Amino acid sequence: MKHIFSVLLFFVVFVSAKGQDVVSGDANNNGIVDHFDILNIGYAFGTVGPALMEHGEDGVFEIAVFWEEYFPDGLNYAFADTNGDGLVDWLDFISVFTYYGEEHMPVQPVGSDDGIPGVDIPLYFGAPQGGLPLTAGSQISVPVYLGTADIPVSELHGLALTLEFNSDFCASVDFEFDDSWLKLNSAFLFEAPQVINEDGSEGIGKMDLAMTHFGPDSTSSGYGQIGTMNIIIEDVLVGLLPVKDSIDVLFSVKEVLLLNGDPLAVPVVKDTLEVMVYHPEALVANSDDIPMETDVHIFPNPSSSSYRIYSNKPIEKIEVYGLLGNLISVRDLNGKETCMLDATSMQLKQGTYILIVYTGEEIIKKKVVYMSD
Ligand SMILES: [Ca+2]
Ligand SMILES: [Ca+2]
Repeated sequence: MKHIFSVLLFFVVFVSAKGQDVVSGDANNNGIVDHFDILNIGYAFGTVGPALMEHGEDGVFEIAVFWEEYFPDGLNYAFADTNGDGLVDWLDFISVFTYYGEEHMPVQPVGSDDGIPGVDIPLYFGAPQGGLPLTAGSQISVPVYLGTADIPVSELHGLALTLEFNSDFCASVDFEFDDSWLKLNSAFLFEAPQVINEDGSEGIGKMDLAMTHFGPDSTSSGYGQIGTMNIIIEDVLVGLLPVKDSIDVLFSVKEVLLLNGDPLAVPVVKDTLEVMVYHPEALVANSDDIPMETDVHIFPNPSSSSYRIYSNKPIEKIEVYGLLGNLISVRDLNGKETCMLDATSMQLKQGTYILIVYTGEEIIKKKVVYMSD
């Protein structure tokens, strides 16, 4: 009886497999070839299965027999063999490069859910380092972090993310992964060609990035810096920015997929960085008003638990005020460049607060929003 059952099961699997197409590069079968596909190939890396059948169409293969293994979402491993040769390996990564951005059916969005600040793993920027204040031709580097000591990352298998920024003001943006806790010696890195002004929308630049470990047993755990974003501001700001003016340029983590060792998507809290870019003449005209040598970044903001403060200069103290000017808390930092402010211990109520950050030379004012649970 058991024998008959397994024959029957084989027959059902075989029959239902017929006619399913694998489109080269679309390893998660969501309709588009992009950086998220890297993660499925990385997880299934080294797996062998029945080769796929050549199709009449270029870059399309038909599954003759399903493979033994399935991803947790029910997708068969045959989809990770995006060149159809019966092995998941480097050639399948190359298929992603070759067919990058191609769509072949309505695209199903993939990615981690938006996390809850203070609960889920944060992906966030540190304070920009380098040529501040920013103007034509300035260069800065911005550290990018994943996880904190309180909310570390456990068994990361792969990470894919999209950074979005105002490309009108950026001559170049690139990203380098860091070889710290990510253990890059056993991982594959991927940076897609930058897509500028996608869909004709003015001035939106996108950078797709991915890293993955190989095979289901390799992961990394930890927290802290995972890389650096290097930004060069346009040489010529004429026509982009009125003379003597300035503008906030935003860098946002738009989409993220963080896979753990299962491999399941883990919620992530995403960050946006604002940097002020000045017209060169604005710096001359208002030099008294714009010391701006110091850059302070706060994450998460809004928050329902605590705020991490980053500065590129040593901080003496931070004062927290209510909107009516009432002093709520003072924190002495004695020259540290980062600290955590806990909303609960300051007994904040839902609302907006002002942080005054004192360095040796400057006083910087920042707004934070507290959202009680
Ligand atoms: Ca895909
Ligand atoms: Ca293959």
